[in-house]
Amino acid sequence: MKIVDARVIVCSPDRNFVTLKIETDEGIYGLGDGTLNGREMAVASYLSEHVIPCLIGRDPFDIEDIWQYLYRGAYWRRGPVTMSAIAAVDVALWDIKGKALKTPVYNLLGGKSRQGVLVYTHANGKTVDETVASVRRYMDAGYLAVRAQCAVPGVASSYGVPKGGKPYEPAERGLPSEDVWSTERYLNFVPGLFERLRAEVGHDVHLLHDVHHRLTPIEAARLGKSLEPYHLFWMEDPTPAELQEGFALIRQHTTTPIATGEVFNSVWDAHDLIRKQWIDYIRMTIVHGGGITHLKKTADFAALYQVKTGFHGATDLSPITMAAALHFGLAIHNFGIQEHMHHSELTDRVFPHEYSFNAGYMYPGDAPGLGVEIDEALVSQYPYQRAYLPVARKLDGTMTDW
Ligand code: EZ4
Ligand code: CO
Repeated sequence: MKIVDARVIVCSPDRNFVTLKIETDEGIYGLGDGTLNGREMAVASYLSEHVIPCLIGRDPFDIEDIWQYLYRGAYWRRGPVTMSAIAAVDVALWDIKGKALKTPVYNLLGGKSRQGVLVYTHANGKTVDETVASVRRYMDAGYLAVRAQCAVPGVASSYGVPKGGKPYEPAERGLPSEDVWSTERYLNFVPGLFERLRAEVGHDVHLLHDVHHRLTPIEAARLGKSLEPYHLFWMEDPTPAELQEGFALIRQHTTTPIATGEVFNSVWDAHDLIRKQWIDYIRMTIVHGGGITHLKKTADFAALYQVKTGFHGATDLSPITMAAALHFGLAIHNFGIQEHMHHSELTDRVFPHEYSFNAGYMYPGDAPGLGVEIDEALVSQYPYQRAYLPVARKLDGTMTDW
């Protein structure tokens, strides 16, 4: 089999997605996601200008060799743009191989290790009451694990809370909006939120919380310690992870489990975090971490240190990445949990898919390959629109981490 054509499709069915379609001389094609929220066109042009010309004529079954060619062959290594572009190619090739061998991708990764993939979703509210009600709604819908975020009193727009009653979507058309941040108000507020949640919803449901890189290590240590009575499934991104040894300080003070890595793009970003057992869950995801090929190696490395996966799965990751993550999560042994934020009805129509949710678990389906399509006629009605993530400033105007 030979690759005869490849094309980048950038579309915006409620939000932007970068999709790579690779076609072969046998009529089989594969789909890969290269979406990098707020920097979509950088990946699109990296693919069309620099990657696609090198793919034509290659055997799509040579996934490892093509991965190494794109990674080592570029000379310039790593980075979110490069690794998302490599991921788009890699995932499309796994899709092609599954279709050619007439088997779902999870069978190419070792077969089923479990019956379903445990997922968590996002609850939020402008008040504690609203957040409790939101967690209950998702429990009633069958979720066994729920992430809870709440507006912090005195902090105008808090992370993870929707504006104007719309579902929370981490991207906005137009230039970046500016959020406000106060570490003091946040740290004083969050333990009370989880005290109330445990009192209201009991101890069976898994509760998670995303700090979104906003604390210093010692502040994160204080938060983790104060949340111990409410036994969170995890505290996510407690501090920016460029400084990996910052997590050692958090670990000295708290037993609250830690997840990090949604902005990582290579195993090297997590090398010390994993081998020193400073984290419990690795969140680097298939689209931003070089695809299934590189995540499989990362997960196997993490398994040696009893670190599990907890991949990023917000709506800026397309249904193609969601499907890939579900095949991956069904197959590997050290799977922990998968994030699942619902795509809009329009996004789901543009990317018809086989995966489904039932009683707290998701299932990739048994279609050959990944089981995701793209409706190209529909796509043409929703062209790319420039959009950005918000930025954040402290109360005195200093730029801080969003
Ligand atoms: O801010 O996906 O855990 N989920 C998250 C997301 C991220 C967005 C960034 O594009 O932190 O909401
Ligand atoms: Co997060």
